[in-house]
Amino acid sequence: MNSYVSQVIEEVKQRYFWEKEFIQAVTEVLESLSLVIDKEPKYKKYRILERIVEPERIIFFRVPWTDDKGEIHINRGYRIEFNSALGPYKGGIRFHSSVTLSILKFLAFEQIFKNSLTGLPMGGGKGGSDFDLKGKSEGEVMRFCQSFMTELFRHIGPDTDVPAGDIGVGAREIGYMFGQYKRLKNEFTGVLTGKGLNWGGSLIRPEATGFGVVYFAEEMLKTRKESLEGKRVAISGFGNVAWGATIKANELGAKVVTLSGPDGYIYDEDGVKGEKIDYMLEMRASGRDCVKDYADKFKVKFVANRRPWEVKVDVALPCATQNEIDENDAKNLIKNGCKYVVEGSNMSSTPQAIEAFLSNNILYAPGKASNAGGVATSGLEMSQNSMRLQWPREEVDKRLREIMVKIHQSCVDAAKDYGTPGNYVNGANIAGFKKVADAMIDQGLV
Ligand code: NDP
Ligand code: 2IT
Repeated sequence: MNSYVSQVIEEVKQRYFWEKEFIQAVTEVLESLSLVIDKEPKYKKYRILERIVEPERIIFFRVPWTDDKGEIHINRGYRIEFNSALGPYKGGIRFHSSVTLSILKFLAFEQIFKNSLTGLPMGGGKGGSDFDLKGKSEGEVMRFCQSFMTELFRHIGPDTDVPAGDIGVGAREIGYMFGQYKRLKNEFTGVLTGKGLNWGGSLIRPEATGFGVVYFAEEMLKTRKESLEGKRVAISGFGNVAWGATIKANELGAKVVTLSGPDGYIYDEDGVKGEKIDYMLEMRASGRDCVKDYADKFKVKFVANRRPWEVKVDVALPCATQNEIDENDAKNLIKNGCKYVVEGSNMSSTPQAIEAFLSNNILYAPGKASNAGGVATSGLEMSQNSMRLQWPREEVDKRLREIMVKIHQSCVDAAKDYGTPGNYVNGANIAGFKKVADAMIDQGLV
């Protein structure tokens, strides 16, 4: 490894030793960049690595709210404004009990390179709270979202920072946050994406991340002269991304045989299709967090407390959360003949799992490339909001597909140019990095 790269990784490890997810994300990106740093001394001269691993700004605040009984609760709220070299900070908001500063820093850091890959003018950011939605009433969720925005509103804006959804934040939460922003600012602007379709949202945004994952998978399969037609696919999660990926995988002729939740996974030999896909939305909306409901309703197999990576499939699409494929899962997938792993969730695979994929000739796409369709369509929502018009479904879908094809090509080209053909980790990191780093140099020492 290049010595400048290893020095910066070491500094991050020492300075933020308790931020394990952030260290994992930084290490993965910087290791790929060794190849670039060796060739291009300007990045060391301008100390780009030391600068790119520090957020431009972190906002940390308390979020007080009252439950339906009038009891007071306090959660922690965050917004990481990581990098604005390419445009306003852009990235989702996550509400989940597991949220920490380390998790949001890793997500915001990945977002910088993902947004760069889309080719749209967006910087990188992420936010969230350790609020647990499970069992909360409508009123409690609304009061929480309003309180969260009562602090956040002063830090964001359509030309400054444009949040969107992520785990636990869908159309309902975006609606409550948008309403509060509008009330406080007295402005109706495109300050959030993922808005409702009749008040500024973009068609296809709800489906976009999952659609994009499958479009990316299709391009990867083409490089080996294969297609998704007739392929068996394992999907994890049953949320927004899993849902979109299931729809598109079906449209392209694949059979989705698993879904999963915190309670285990379902195995459906007939495939998750038709009304079963609509049922995913019901399961998510029920707030029960329980994928076993699917097995009970459609009389299929349920495997408690396990992940779906032990099933025989051709393609794996992890769509739940970070580090959901470990080395053991990776070995199981390989043993069962899986040839493609395309991440829907961010940082789905541990470093050991990635190593296993790469050394066994599995085509593996990191989330920052393959799940970029969500934020890309957020970018398209921003454009539509600026023009004050709404494109038809076909137009947005066509643009999304073109963007995914282009991202795939950028990854393939960068991997090849830097001597590691077929390595999408290096391809995505290098292609994403160079645009951001060059913009940082152009904009001076800021
Ligand atoms: P949802 O909230 O709709 O669904 C998340 C799913 O993952 C649920 O099934 C959820 O179950 C499960 N999950 C979440 N956290 C954990 C955990 N710690 N352990 C086990 N299961 C967990 O979120 P999304 O579908 O939007 O997000 C899924 C992934 O995709 C995330 O990694 C997100 O960052 C990524 N992503 C999302 C984009 C978007 O536009 N929404 C864009 C790009 C990436 P539970 O009920 O326990 O939460
Ligand atoms: O991880 C992600 O890319 C998202 N959660 C979507 C971010 C966005 O701004 O649409």
